Amino acid sequence: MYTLEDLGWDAYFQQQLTAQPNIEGAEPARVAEELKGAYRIINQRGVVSAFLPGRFLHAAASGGLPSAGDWVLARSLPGEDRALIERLLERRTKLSRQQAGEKTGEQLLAANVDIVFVVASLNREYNVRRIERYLTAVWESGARPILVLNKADLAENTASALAETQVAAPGVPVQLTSAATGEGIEPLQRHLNPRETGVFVGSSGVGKSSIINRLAGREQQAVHDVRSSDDRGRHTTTSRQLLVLPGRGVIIDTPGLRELQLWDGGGGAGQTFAEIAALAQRCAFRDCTHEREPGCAVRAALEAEELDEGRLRSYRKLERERLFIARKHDQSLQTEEKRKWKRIQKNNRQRQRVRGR
Ligand SMILES: Nc1nc2c(ncn2[C@@H]2O[C@H](COP(=O)(O)OP(=O)(O)OP(=O)(O)O)[C@@H](O)[C@H]2O)c(=O)[nH]1
Ligand SMILES: [Zn+2]
Repeated sequence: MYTLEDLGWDAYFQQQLTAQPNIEGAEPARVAEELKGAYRIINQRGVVSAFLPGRFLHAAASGGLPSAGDWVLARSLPGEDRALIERLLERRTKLSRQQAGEKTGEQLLAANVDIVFVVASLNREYNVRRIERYLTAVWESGARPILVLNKADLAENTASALAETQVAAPGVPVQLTSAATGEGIEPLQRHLNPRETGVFVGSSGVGKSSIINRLAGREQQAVHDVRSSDDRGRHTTTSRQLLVLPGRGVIIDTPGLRELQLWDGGGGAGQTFAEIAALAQRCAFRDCTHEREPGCAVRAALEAEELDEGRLRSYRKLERERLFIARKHDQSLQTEEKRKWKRIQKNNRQRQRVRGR
């Protein structure tokens, strides 16, 4: 049916097996879906229903419950159609619904995700700030992002959108696609390596399902038909929420992941802060943070009640996230730079050695 590698298994998980004593009869499986404590897991034979023994429940508070994308060790029960989940393997990455820096109220959306496809659509005004918020979540998770600008067939000027995006997200790969014509789908697939797991996030209607359907080589209509006649009890070999593309990676597509877009709701994201930006130009310091610098026009407006405090708070929050992203980028740029110089020095040494012979 599948190999463990098809499901995303690699040395990181294998090494956890060898590090711990064997559990009689327990085999690796990947969690596809969780619904109110009932699990569907995928092993080499296909999809199996599974459940947790009670001893897992005390782990609930610490986020220690398996969720989509997790690797577990599970044991088939004799004479039963279900498996018992015995152990949760350590996660490589965690994609959570959580704001940068906050540690409370973390909600795990998917585990062991390697790459997050952040999808925006080119047929309408797309919001660079929103893309930045997605990127914050991706950097936090340990996965790497790629920006997907979909509906290229409807765009009039793809070049300017591409340029704008590259400025907003330096160093992040950008791929133009059209799920309608198939343009850019092949190159997109190449970003997902075999054994890797990808997820798609982005606002409703940007074309996430359509792109996934293209990658899976299935027709849009067929998928909708499957959806309406879905039957959880039926025996299946595939899961819609954890899509195995043998030899080409895994795609996790849960409703919860799509709700990442709820971030846009609170906190004023997606709004523009034109009036604050205009005020900030009159601050005495060009890099004013509007916290306690003298001659701050933003705080003056606040005191004069010409500016809403809530607006300023949202603005600051976004600014902090922006800084956070920038710092992360700086770090990866710095390590890249260091690596480059190490390579150059090594080459030089080798060349000198060759000459010295
Ligand atoms: N012209 C054009 N239409 C597209 C493209 N991709 C998707 N669409 C259409 O856009 C609409 C929304 O696409 P979906 O794939 O359902 O979008 P989604 O992001 O999965 O939306 P949610 O399920 O709500 O999160 C559908 O009518 C698609 O046919 C594209 O590249 N070009
Ligand atoms: Zn100021």
